[in-house]
Amino acid sequence: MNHAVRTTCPYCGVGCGVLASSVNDAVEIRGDHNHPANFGRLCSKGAALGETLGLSERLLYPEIRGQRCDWNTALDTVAQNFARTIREHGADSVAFYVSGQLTTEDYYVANKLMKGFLGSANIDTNSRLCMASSVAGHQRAFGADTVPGNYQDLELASLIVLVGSNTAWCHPVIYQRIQQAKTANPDLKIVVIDPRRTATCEGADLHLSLKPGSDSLLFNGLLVYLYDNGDSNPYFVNTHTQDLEAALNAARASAPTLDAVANGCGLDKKELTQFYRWFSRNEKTVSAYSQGVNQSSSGTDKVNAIINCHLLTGRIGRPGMGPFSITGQPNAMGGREVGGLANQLAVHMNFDPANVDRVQRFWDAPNIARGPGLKAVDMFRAVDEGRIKALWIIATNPVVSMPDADRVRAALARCEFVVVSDCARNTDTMTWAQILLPALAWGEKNGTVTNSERRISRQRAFLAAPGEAKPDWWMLSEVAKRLGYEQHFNYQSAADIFREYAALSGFENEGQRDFDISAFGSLSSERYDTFEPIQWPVTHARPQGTARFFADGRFYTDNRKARFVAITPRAPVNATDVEYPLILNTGRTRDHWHTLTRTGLSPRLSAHAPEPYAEIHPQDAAQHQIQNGTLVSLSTRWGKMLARAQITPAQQRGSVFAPIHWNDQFALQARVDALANPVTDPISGQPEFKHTPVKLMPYAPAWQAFLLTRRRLNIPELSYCARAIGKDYWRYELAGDASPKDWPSWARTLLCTPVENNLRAEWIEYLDAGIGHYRGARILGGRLDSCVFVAPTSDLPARDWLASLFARETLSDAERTHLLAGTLPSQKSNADGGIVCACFGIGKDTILNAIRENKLDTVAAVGEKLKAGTNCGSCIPEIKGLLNRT
Ligand SMILES: Nc1nc2c(c(=O)[nH]1)N[C@H]1C(S)=C(S)[C@@H](COP(=O)(O)OP(=O)(O)OC[C@H]3O[C@@H](n4cnc5c(=O)[nH]c(N)nc54)[C@H](O)[C@@H]3O)O[C@H]1N2
Ligand SMILES: Nc1nc2c(c(=O)[nH]1)N[C@H]1C(S)=C(S)[C@@H](COP(=O)(O)OP(=O)(O)OC[C@H]3O[C@@H](n4cnc5c(=O)[nH]c(N)nc54)[C@H](O)[C@@H]3O)O[C@H]1N2
Ligand code: SF4
Ligand SMILES: [Mo]
Repeated sequence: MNHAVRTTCPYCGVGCGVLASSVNDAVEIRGDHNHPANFGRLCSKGAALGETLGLSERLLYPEIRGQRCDWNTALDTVAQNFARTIREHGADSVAFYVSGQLTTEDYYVANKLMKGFLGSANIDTNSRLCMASSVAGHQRAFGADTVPGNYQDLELASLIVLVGSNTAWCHPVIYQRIQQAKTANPDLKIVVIDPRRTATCEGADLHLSLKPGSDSLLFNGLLVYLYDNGDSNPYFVNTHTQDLEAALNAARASAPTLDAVANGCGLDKKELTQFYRWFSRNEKTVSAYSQGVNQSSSGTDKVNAIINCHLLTGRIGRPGMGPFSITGQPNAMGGREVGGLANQLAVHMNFDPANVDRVQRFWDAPNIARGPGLKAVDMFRAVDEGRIKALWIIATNPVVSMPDADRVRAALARCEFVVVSDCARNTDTMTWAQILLPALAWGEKNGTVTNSERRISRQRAFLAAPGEAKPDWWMLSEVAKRLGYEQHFNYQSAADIFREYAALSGFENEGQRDFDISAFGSLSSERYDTFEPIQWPVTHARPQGTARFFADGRFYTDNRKARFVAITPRAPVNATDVEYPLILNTGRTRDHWHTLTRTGLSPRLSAHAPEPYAEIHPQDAAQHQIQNGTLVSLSTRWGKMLARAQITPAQQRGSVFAPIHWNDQFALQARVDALANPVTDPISGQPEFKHTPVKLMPYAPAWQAFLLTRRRLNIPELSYCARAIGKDYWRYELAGDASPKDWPSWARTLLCTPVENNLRAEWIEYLDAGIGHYRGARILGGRLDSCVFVAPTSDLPARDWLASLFARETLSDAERTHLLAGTLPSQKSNADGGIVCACFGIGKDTILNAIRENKLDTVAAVGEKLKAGTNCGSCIPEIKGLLNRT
């Protein structure tokens, strides 16, 4: 075994330290006990990283219009097309759309090239969809995009308020730290504010299922309550803040009484008061928030409504308290630091003339941008309207993840010149690119990333570069050199870039700007290699980094005082729509990451949610005649999709929740963002992903089927199809509007290649054409090769037992006999109700049965009996939920 390489998880913004070592051909992944973000823990996604490193789905060579080419040709073509477009149409006719999944070094080079040398600020990032409202809220309140606190504050707090955050699934290691703190301190109270009852609620003391979009009202009400209750901190307010009166007046106008708030938020007054009382009594309060706050047409206001309450009580900058924006992507923070948002210039500097002058001198930039560029939604609109003619998309998949995604697709189809750099060979976005550039992936590249608590950590390579894949910073620099900027982009390594970036952060800074890592301005390459995780700012005066901001009450506004912001709550845009009477809420599922390019490769991770689904409240389902497990169609003014109905009281009545992950590579008609309203917050430009009016309809195809096979098939042209990888098999869920004439030959066409047809495959089949039932299994050399089950409705056998047969080298007689029944007669049911514990592959029904039969009453007891929940712990909230239910 090689010695382990210390690196950082490429998924969420918790930024867990990972130890990766190669053992023979496999990679072993463990949590890094010395990393201060996770102290050795990893969630299900981190723990399964080893399953996502294969090369079969990778882009390994540059391509021009589908033809492999050499790097020189590809880079020349990119440079020539960008230069020509700028020459003919001006600098603002080109754009970069980048990502919080780049390293800081990649990001820095992209930003420098666009804003300093191409002469436009048209570089924006998927962080616009993610963190822009938090950034804008911080800037309004603090005068800079500063995250005041850190993870330890969550452990020191006596009240944690989780607003619009499904922490248990999206930031599982933070959640585990919170739960551990609660075990150590049973007085710690946890409040979850989310219209849905999520897994996060299983470990909470109070869940406020507020009306979607009503957060500003809730926090305005809290501000009034705290003020009237005498909870203000007059010294802090007077010395370190401004504009309280206006904020208080606005709050009072919208939230004159508790009844008004309870009504407006759709909450029970007793619960509301409970929350307010806890907030009032607990000085050590952390309010952590995520996309339920940011992804809203009033996201920036929501952020400031929360921060207002912390300013009033002076609960900021000290241990165990503060507003805390949890970041989404592994380097969402790094991108903000670099200045990768179109409305920032660089390194926490905006477009003030003094900043433009400073950055221009530092970069020796010939074409510095002097004002903001287009934000993501506007950028793609400009592409659609032909104003942007050359676009380079790096490490993001906008045809899947942007709102009104069909329009984004149409825009790319129309665009004269699209370049995509990615690690994956096939994405919905790449279909529309003229040039594909193969990027090094996690495990192959070097650089730094910053997590939610401002901690900069190294990503380190532990795998060789495959094919001709290159780091993103290298591609960008090579294009810059071809445009004539050899000296400005002559980087030999990520360390070179990091040093320059660190130096810029300290350039003419003198404490005026929060972001300062000038201590690293002359870091040696050896020290870059051994870089230890550290929280910025890191200066010569503070070489150990900085745990918290604002302990001294000095902010980054002109007069150094924090600002209260007067908030007048607004309903979501298109809050109601008679034709589309329900609300579409979107977000994440536990074991999948975004557009599935990585987690979709892992059998373990694909088991938890193998298909696109929609969560529907039982009464809404009844009203629409929708049964659990059937297919439903969701449509909005922007687009439509199909998904499997999951009927659950966890969903608020009137709302439907659908995860964001599925796309044309994994399913048909399942891109949720085709449905999403592209309206944005007027300040931050962040889209309102959590609120689109939607219409629900049962979808009754002529037939439905599932198919398990050892070989990956091309997704057939059908009404519905979703694929997921399993251990030794692929699973396909299918539906069609017209039945084939002959099911057995349909099955053969689908399941065998022409060559295989001649092999001596054995078929076991059952057909009742009259009622539209067909079941077939193909056996090769005694081993189950594939099976397919067709019925007129979704009433088909569960997949679990059949799937387990793919692990067998030969089928037993009993297994053969009962194959087409889909289960053994000795088994009560072959269904396991869906995987709960991904690490050990344990399903819901197994856990429920064990709880009932053995009278288990704790998570630990379940773990002892079944092992479920004893590895990464990501499923513990779900196990708690099952315990609560029995
Ligand atoms: N498993 C997994 N983890 C991830 C990711 C992933 O793809 N998969 N992605 C990462 C990224 S980039 C991000 S940005 C984060 C996102 O992390 P989160 O923000 O925690 O996740 P979401 O599921 O997008 O949304 C959070 C919650 O907001 C709620 N919500 C909707 N409307 C409202 C509202 O009006 N008010 C309030 N208070 N809540 C509302 C939703 O019901 C949802 O439960 O996750 C990161 N972690
Ligand atoms: N409806 C709805 N839509 C949403 C959201 C929502 O909550 N609801 N959330 C939004 C949010 S918060 C986010 S962050 C976005 C995420 O949306 P995307 O950014 O579109 O999703 P990813 O699948 O992470 O795309 C990353 C791509 O980069 C590639 N990649 C990975 N590493 C590298 C690398 O080092 N270099 C290069 N060149 N490529 C790389 C991957 O293969 C993948 O194709 O989705 C947004 N869209
Ligand atoms: S919580 Fe999970 S996904 Fe997030 S950084 Fe840690 S291991 Fe990775
Ligand atoms: Mo995100």
